[in-house]
Amino acid sequence: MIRTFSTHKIRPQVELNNLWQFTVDGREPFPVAVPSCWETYPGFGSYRGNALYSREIRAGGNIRLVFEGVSHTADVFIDGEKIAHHYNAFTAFDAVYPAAEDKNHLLEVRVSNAFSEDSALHIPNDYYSYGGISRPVSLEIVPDVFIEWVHLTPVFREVSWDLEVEVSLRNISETNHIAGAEVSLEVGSHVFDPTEVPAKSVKTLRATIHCDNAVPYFPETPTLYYVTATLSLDGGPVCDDLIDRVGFREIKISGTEILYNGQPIQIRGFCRHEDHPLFGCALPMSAMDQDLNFFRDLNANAVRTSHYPNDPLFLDLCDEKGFMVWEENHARGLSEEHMRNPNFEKQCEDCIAEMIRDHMNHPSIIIWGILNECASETEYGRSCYARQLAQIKALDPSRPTSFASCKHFKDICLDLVDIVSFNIYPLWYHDAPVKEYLDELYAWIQETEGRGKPFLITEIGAGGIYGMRNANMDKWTEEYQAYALSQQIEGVLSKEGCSGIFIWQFCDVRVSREWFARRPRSMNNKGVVDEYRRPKLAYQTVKDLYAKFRKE
Ligand code: ADA
Repeated sequence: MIRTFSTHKIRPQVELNNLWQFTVDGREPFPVAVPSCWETYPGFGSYRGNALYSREIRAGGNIRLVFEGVSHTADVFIDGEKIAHHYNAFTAFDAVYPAAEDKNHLLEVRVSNAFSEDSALHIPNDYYSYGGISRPVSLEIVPDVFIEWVHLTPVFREVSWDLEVEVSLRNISETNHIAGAEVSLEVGSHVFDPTEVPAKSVKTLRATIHCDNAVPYFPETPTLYYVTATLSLDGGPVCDDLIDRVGFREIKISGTEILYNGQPIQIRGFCRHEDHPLFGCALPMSAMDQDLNFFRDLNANAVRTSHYPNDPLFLDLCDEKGFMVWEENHARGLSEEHMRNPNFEKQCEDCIAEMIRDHMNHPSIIIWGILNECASETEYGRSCYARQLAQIKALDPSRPTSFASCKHFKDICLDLVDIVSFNIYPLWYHDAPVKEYLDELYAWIQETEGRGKPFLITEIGAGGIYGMRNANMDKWTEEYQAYALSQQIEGVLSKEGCSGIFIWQFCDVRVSREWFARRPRSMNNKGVVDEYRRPKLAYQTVKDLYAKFRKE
């Protein structure tokens, strides 16, 4: 399942989510489900390296394969011809094979989850870089010019809503110059003037459409509208379409407040990895939905996609269930040395471009984040933060930006963002009392360029090993974790000027083997549920406190 709704009625599209052949090093192939992670195949639980997925496809014309996510590097071949390369498990890419003969074709995907200098973002880390075709694959047949994406930005203009629309047309033909591509939008019955789209080019159309009767989108009343774009070429019949969704909401900053349709919000959230012992990072919709049902039961209203763009299917669920989302590009804890990897900036900027290209329309996403706990205390790091934040603003000026910093008392990038956010661990990594530590950090921020901005705690928590219980309040017991979180949540949500909290973290997750020494069970054990979603003592603590602080 790619999305919770069909994105095409006219464009032929089939999901290739079934059995493919899998092999490593020329060994006997065997059939595996796609999407999946190879760590879930017997004998491959810790395999790090290269593998080959293959299958036949029957198609002709302009074949377009869309991969929602391959972890972490993919090379795509049809009949032995390489047609695409992509790095990063967490963003989508396509592979186009124009003018194909209508017959059976051999589709092969070489996948690697190896660590090397070629991979600046997937490195040994406090989460696991899985291997496999980990998100869905679809096969489409497209005209020479097709609708690549439609971006929908709601703007409230005093008494009613406008919808700022951008439509991207892409010509994949080497020779076919289209003189008159005509796009119609179902919303507002808007018809764009015919436009030319030269061979091998892209063309972006823009329009502002008045939507006088639009019902606003709120988390409590998540009203969604479908928008259909159709395309005809040179006076011919409609030959392509694209359907997406929009929620009429606006996120603005006013002093220290984050305004949601003009109303200040309080974030009561969790940081959540895409991780599960039965699926790796390839969670099916039912597992995604189970997590969000736990979020609802915990009186949470937000999720931080730590530390990478999430599956669009999960974002659809957040849209429909009314959860607010902080989505961030892929990076965790990269030092200046890591950031100086020659592949780092392009891999980050590609990730941002693909994240915003594909996730722009999700009303659940209210904040774009970047570079979790990277080198924002150094001049070189600052130059990277500045470029990436500028890139986000250029692609989407409608959402506030931030980054989760751990450079307490030394961060030099707080002027670059709309919202100042810090990860802190009083009562875990150090024993400073929560209130005092928070007051000291907030007072320091007011002496920097981060003064007067909205302030979020984007990580706070403690480890608790499921089933470890004693009356000594030893760290790693469930009792101590519940105590620490009670102090942390009280301290953060009572703090004047603080707009909210993302607890680290929702569930226990697997970490790279290289992290074993600091992570009992080779897991990050700071979840309020364990990896099987079994609640720890802290679960009820968080549930009660989030209910107490919930502002009606
Ligand atoms: C950091 C980091 C998280 C996780 C956390 C922890 O804040 O951003 O990914 O590693 O620490 O568990 O210590």
